[in-house]
Amino acid sequence: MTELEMAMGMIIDVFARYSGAEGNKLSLTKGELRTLLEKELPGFLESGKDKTTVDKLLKELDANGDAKADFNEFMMLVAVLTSTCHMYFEQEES
Ligand SMILES: [Ca+2]
Repeated sequence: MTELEMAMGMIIDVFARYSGAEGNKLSLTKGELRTLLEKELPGFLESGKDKTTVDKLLKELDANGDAKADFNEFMMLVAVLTSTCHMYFEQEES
C-alpha cells in the first residue's frame, strides 16, 4: 500500500473505532464525536475551551440534520483541518 492509501485507511479505521461505541455504527453521536476529538485531536478542543465547542461543531458538520456525524460529514472536518494545517506550513516555508 502507498502512504496515501494507508492514510485513507487509517481515517476510515479511526472513524469506525469511535462510531461503533453507541447507537448506529455508521455515524458519530455527539458523545462519540466528543471522545474522538478528545483522543485524536486534543489540540483542537483545547483551542476552544468552552463546553459548546462540540455542539457548535456538530451543527456545522451535520449536513443532513440528523444530529449525528456520518462518515462524509466527518470527512469535511478532516478536510478542513488538513487544509488549514497545510496553509499554515506553506506560510512557514515562504
Ligand atoms: Ca448527519
